[in-house]
Amino acid sequence: MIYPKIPLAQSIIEICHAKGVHDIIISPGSRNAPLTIGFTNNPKFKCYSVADERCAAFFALGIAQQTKKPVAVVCTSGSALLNYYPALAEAFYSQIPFIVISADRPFDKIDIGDGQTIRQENVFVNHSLYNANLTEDASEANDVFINEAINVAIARKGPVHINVPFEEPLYETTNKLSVDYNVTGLDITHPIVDVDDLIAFTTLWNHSKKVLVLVGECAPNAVEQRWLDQLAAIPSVVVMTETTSNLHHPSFITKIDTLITPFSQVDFVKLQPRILITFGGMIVSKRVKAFLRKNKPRHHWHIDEWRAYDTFGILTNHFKVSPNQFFKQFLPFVKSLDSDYKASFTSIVQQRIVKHHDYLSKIPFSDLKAFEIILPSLPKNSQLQISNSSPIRYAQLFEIDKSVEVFCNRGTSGIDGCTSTAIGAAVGSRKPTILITGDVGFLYDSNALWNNYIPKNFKIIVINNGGGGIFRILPGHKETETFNTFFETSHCLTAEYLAKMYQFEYAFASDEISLKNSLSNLYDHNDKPMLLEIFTPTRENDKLLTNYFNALV
Ligand SMILES: Cc1ncc(C[n+]2csc(CCOP(=O)(O)OP(=O)(O)O)c2C)c(N)n1
Repeated sequence: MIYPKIPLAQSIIEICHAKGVHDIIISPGSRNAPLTIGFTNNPKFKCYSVADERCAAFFALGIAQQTKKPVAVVCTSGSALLNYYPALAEAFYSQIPFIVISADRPFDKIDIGDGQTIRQENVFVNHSLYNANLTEDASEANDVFINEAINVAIARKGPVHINVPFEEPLYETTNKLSVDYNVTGLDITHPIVDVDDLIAFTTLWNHSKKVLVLVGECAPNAVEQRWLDQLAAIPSVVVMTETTSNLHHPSFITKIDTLITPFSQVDFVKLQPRILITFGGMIVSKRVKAFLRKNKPRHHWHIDEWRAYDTFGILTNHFKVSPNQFFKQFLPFVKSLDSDYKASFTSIVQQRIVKHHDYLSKIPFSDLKAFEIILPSLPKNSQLQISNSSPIRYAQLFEIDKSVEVFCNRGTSGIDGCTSTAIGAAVGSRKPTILITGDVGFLYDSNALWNNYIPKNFKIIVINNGGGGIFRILPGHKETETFNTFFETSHCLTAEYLAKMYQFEYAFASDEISLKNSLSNLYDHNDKPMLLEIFTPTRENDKLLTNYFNALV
């Protein structure tokens, strides 16, 4: 076996292995040579080479999103490291284990005029859960920091940064391990709700005729179906799920915006819950946030082992347990109250379904129409990755087969790594993966395609509406040159030559018939990654969406 000669590099590599870090994404450089040599010569690791650090980090994030295991990214010194920041922030807000290992110059070489040198220590301090600023020699203290960083990434599900100073020579190797490294155990406990709280809060629940459960982004199968079935059977409980929640029950309200956009204040008061229970990550629907901020519940309980955001300005309790643990303890004590809370929305949901189909049957080809055609066409048991921002919002207006798992980078809602994340997720899950992205998001992250690990059955659907269509939808849109240039960033680019350059099969569609034909071709074609570009009418899309909401009444 070949090891790097530098003992500190040996310690890092051995501790990573001992802690189950398996996937290592390496970007090129010299300062990180000891780590690159060590990781790539050790068959226990799966190493990927991705040149652009921003893409490398999102690719790693996609793998970790799927495997739920920490993935390490390794880069050289200087600005390379800063390109990890967008993905690191996404990992922070989406609670994904993520380990940054950056090579650095020794401390006395910083800010003296050496090349490719910046202040790397603690550079992510606002968004990392732990920062290990190592010193140059292998030592017990350094081992403690390395162990702690990896333990934190695993236990608290988030990003950590290990900064490693190396002095030249960097490329020397040895065939013997020369370090005595230490591995400290990881103690993961699963907290429970304490009995006093359980009694107090079930009493509250059992006196509340209106309980709204709102679920944001969740990993598939994160919550046991038996708890969902029990929740669904309680007349005083309405469950609203977002597309990224990956939770399913026929009685859950899945199309939140479709239901509530036409509501009057009288309807909102009827819907206003006494208790709001939330779990999962970020909520996409702006409308449900506005509704709950204006019509505040009396109590808001958030369930998450680590974090609770006061999204609605009324957070009253943070249950620091998993949703499964919460329901396991609570549901046996929750009484079925006499309440029409749930029933009063059932008929409205049915009406909305009729109006939804009626409106969609009449409209011309557009973003909305394209989503109506694409989403039901997705192959069963596939994985759908969606970009920000209007693609995920459109997707929330439609049913998606429950065998399709849905993901979107909603931690920071960035458009900077959706394609890279999707490729990483395809590699990490090994499932047939389809990315639906906007054109600006796609062009932004086009370096994602500069990646040698893209599975042959990976598919990208680019909805090309000639710019950032979301800005036409958001309030404030006026058809001016300023709007076109600075908000929409309108363009006439297409994905065709990028697809060719990166050896993707390419097809396009610009109406219903060509879209339906191209979709079946897209799914049948599995010997080469494929990109389908859909051209929609820039200036019609927003009107058709506005009219959709008007037509629901
Ligand atoms: C890194 C980053 N920069 C800017 C934004 C702001 N932003 C949100 S959506 C968007 C435009 C997205 O356009 P596109 O991908 O074409 O999707 P569309 O809205 O047209 O569906 C921009 C610039 C962001 N979310 N992330």
